[in-house]
Amino acid sequence: MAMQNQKVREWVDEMARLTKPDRIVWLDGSEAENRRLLAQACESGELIPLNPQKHPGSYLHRSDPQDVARTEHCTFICTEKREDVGPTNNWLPSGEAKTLLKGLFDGVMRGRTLYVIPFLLGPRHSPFSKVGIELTDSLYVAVNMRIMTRMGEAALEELGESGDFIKGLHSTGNLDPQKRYICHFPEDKTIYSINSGYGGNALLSKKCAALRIASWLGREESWLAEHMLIMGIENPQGEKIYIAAALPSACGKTNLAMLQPDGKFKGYRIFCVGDDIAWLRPGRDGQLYAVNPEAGFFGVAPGTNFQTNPNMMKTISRNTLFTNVAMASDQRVWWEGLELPKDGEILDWQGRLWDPTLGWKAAHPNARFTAPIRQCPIYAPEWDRPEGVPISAVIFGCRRSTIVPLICESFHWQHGVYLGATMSSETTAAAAGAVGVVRRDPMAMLPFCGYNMADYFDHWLRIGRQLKRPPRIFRVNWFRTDEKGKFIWPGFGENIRVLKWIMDRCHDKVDCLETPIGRLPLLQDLDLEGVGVDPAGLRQLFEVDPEEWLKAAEEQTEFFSLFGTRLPGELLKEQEFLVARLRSRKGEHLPSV
Ligand code: OXD
Ligand code: MN
Repeated sequence: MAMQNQKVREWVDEMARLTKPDRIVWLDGSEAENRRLLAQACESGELIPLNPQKHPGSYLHRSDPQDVARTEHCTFICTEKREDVGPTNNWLPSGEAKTLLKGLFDGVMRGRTLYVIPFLLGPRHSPFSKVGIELTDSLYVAVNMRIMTRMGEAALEELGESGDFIKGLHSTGNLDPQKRYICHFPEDKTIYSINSGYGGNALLSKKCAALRIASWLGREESWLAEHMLIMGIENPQGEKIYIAAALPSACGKTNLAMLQPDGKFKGYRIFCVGDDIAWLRPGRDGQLYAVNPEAGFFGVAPGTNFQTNPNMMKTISRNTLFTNVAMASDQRVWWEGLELPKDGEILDWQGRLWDPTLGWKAAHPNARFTAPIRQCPIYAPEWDRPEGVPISAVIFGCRRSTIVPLICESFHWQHGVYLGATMSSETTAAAAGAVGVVRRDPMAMLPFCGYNMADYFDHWLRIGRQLKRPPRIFRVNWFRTDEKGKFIWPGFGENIRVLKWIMDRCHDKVDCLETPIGRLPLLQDLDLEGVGVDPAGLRQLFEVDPEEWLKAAEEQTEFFSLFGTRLPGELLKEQEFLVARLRSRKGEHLPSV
């Protein structure tokens, strides 16, 4: 590939002097090159070819067993001043971090190939878009990046002669978990990642560039980088709106983004623009516009099947890279949630012979697939629109077994920002550590915001002031459980009922019930016929217990106090209003259905 850009050349040379690879290969993203890289990865054992009839163009990768999820404790934001990253991020002073990383990267690519991967985040010729270059010694990363981004020539053409690009240096090193570092230098738009090959740690375009570095750039340039899906929804009357929804990792963003309405909701159509990351900016007309910076899905495999997500099953039917799933003896992939093959053997995610009596899962709970968005049967061509799509509703979703009702609408933008900022959710297998622990996860961005979250809340408020027609903001919780620990709401395709209400609210077609925590649906407006939730379940799904919420408000105060005086006063005001509204309704159980 002809590499004209002097700035890129100089940086690649500098990083090569540091890492000392045997070879440097510039990737152009072409089909022929991809075939070559895949063949090489099969030869080296990094990829295992799957059954060409069942999974054309698809491969399995088994990672190191110690390297299976994002490692938040090894993830750092490195700046001059600690207060710029705030109390929720790990911080290293940039000078110290650079010295440490130079030592770790010195000679790390000896005997290896350094791949130069130019990538474009966002559509071509779009004011939203950013160019990045990732340097990596991992073939697995290279072939994943081609799916996840607009990679190669397109990125370099967009860059032209400019030196304005996000720089990412990655090496799998020796995978030593004690020396694993994922370091971000937002002041230099640079990322260094070493000793992990896992998606979120190693595909630097994703969490590192499109969220942590981008969120910092967004604050400087007046836009938002969010952990959000983007979807279109069209009702049987042909009216269409776009929704952006934030949910923590492994809480169903991918399933929601390509929901398949069934039965009486067949007349509704969903269009998938993105499943994980949204970049949002105010348009000249005062509406909020969104693009998906990515070009593929890096989704959680276990639990994905034709009932939970038929569109994803079709998306991953070809040209897909699977990581840490199990494999049947006919080279077919398998994971928990799919039907067990009737005969033959199963190898678990580490390649060990497995059967269901062994007491462990065959696929790793955070096993993934990487597949191109264009293969999604309900892919929205608007994905490539330079101006993005106008957003009518923003959803903040959490995973809470108690207290948070199925759906609630904020009173206004400021209250919506408060709802997002006070989100808490139970942890999942997407990050290393305990699963099921409730933690604060504002806007589902706790692991991904590249700067002080107090400033981030303030930035959300500022963006709201720029909008003449701000989206409505909602909070959802699909995960409330009954006394036996069973999910009350069936979720998946049935979530269309909640989306319909959101859409009706956006079109001012239905009223609502004002409660101290926000606006709840009037039950007659929420089409619940045939949903299979009994009256007791419904009561729980929409219950607002002022006592419980007063306790929750106290915990929120504790969280807010972490930020000291940097926290925007508007959020403290919202907190005071909430407490006052709750006190006035103490002793009542709201609403009664
Ligand atoms: C992801 C995550 O991979 O959120 O999208 O962990
Ligand atoms: Mn994610």
